[in-house]
This record gives sequence, structure tokens and C-alpha cells, in this order.
Amino acid sequence: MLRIHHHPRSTYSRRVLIALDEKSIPHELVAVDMEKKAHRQPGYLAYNPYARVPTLQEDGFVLYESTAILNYLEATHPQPPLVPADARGRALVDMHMKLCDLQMTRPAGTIIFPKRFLPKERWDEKAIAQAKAEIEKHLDIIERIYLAGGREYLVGDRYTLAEVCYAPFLEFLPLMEIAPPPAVAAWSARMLSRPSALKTKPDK
Ligand SMILES: N[C@@H](CCC(=O)N[C@@H](CS)C(=O)NCC(=O)O)C(=O)O
Repeated sequence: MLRIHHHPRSTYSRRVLIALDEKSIPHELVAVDMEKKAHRQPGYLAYNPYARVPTLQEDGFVLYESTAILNYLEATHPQPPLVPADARGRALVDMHMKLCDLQMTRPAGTIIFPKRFLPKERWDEKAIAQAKAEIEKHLDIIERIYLAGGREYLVGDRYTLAEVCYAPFLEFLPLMEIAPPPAVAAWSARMLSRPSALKTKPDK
């Protein structure tokens, strides 16, 4: 049985939960009690020495890093496909998955983590403003280049792993006080209204 170690409020874990739902893959969820620092205990570190969620475990196989897990799920459960069939389409999905981590989730962490989990006195307002500007610049590129002309998805005419990677972070645009440009706003609303996104939405 495929087992996913996750946390219900983890954005990166949610990527995996979305893909599992999109592909209807049977799985078992193991919630890691991060509030009690279970992710830093030897039992969990034996699976993931970086002390992060998500981690996939299947028979004796262990895999971490959400994008690697998404690619593994795609390879092992190709239906319904969440990548295009052709090499260029697939490469573009890989590019967007990487850009999502570099240009969106990295600066988003600077804003989302303190705003969700730390008291206001501990927020680094300067770092937050800088991260916000970085994300706005990135979303402007997506608007102008990838969603231009009424395009509904980042790659081709289908929902892909690129959107799976973005969805949990798009959820926090309001928390980050980012008003996305119109095509990004419409894309974000579409992605977040998919059943897989609704079912995996964190309660706070
Ligand atoms: N690059 C990793 C990031 C995973 C990650 O940072 N997960 C957070 C929760 S959303 C975590 O486990 N943080 C634990 C910590 O930093 O102590 C991935 O894509 O899986």
C-alpha cells in the first residue's frame, strides 16, 4: 500500500494529496504531528533525514520532495495523465514545476509561514515585502507569457502537474495580500475549484 506521511496544513503535502485524488490512487495517510516535533524524531528521520513532509513510502521504497513524488505517481499511475504525451510538453511541465519552486514557493514561504504560524511581533516585514514583490513579478510573467490570449492552463490545453504544484500556494494569495493580474486570478480560481483542491483544502 502506498503510504503518505503528511501534515494537514502543509502546502507541499497538499500537492501530493491533490495528485492522489486526481488519479484516484488508493493510499494511506499518516499524519505527522509536527506541533509535537514528530518530524524531528528518529522514527520519522529514518524516512526523511531532512525532517520535512511529505514523504512517500511504498513497500521498502521511500521518496521525499513533493515534485519527485508527483513524478513517481505519474510514472506509476499514468491514467488520467497529468502531463502531455510529447517530449516538449513534458519538458515544459518540468520547467513550470521548477519555476514554481524557485519563483513562487520559496518567497511564499517567507510570507506564509510567519503569517500562519508566528505572532505578528516576529514577522520580518522587510523580508515579507521583498518576497511579495518577487511573487508579483513572477505572476506578471505568467500572466503575459503563459496565460496570454485566454489560455486556460500553463502547458497545452490540459491541467498538468504544473498546476498541481501551484494550487496549494495560490490558496494563500489573499493571505499574502497579493492581488493577481486578471488571467492569473481566473486561472487560480479554476484550479482551486477543482474537486481535488476542494477536498484537500486546509481548514486554516
Ligand atoms: N522541497 C520540499 C519542501 C517540503 C517542506 O518544506 N515541507 C514543510 C511543510 S509544508 C516542512 O516539512 N517543514 C518542516 C520544517 O521546516 O521543520 C518538498 O517539495 O517536498
